[in-house]
Amino acid sequence: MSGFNSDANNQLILALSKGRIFEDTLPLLEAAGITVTENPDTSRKLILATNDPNVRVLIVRATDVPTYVQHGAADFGVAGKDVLIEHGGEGLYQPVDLNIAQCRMSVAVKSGFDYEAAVRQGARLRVATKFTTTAREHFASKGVHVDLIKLYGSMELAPLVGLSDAIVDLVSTGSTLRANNLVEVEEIMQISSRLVVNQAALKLKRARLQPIIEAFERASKARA
Ligand code: PRT
Ligand code: MG
Repeated sequence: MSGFNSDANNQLILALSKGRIFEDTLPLLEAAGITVTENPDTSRKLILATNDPNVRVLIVRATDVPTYVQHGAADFGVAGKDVLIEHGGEGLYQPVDLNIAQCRMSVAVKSGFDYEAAVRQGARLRVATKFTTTAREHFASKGVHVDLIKLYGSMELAPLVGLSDAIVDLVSTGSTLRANNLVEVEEIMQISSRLVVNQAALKLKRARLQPIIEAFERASKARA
């Protein structure tokens, strides 16, 4: 499949989400000689220009980045490991861990809930999360039975109103958990964002993509 206007193999389309991933990717793009010349926070445009007329940036939801790249609507993109696990990674080549947008995936409960005791006693736990694949694998590997409740946001609310016993969510500073009287009881994994490349584009556009992949690799190693 090919992206819009991608008949010329020197056209490149990059998918990014607004916010931390966009901001942390800008210096990596600069290292590859690419400057984004429009600001997604002040512009309503979803397709941004760069200093290179052959490179454009699509602004999509963080969870949609792998989908655009998988189907070739974008040649490459940047997505969190959390998002890539839930997507499954089909059709994606993941050459570089960029060490950006770092956080951890953790289990949290309402302060006062004895998670260790519940696990020891083999209780069936109700777990609310946006990350059902990660949560299912984590609890299966511990031999803990769970009822997963899929949410799309504000997971922190679920234990407070009795929707669940625990949540699986991303934690960075921990201040969101603290503000909601929740405690982190288990770290599942460290999370960072990866460069993802459409597998067909990598073959057809290797001459354009390879130098960018290498520049991203050098710049992210320098950061790590
Ligand atoms: O926000 P939106 O619903 O549009 O989508 P999104 O949350 O998927 O996107 P975005 O841009 O917020 O996150 C993009 C990626 O950044 C995620 O996929 C992660 O890989 C990464 N990342 C790094 C984070 C965080 N740190 C993070 N702290 N993503 C989310 N958070 C949230 C977390 O879910 C919780 O609500 O921030 C809150 C916790 O932060 P602390 O600092 O209070 O602990
Ligand atoms: Mg968010």
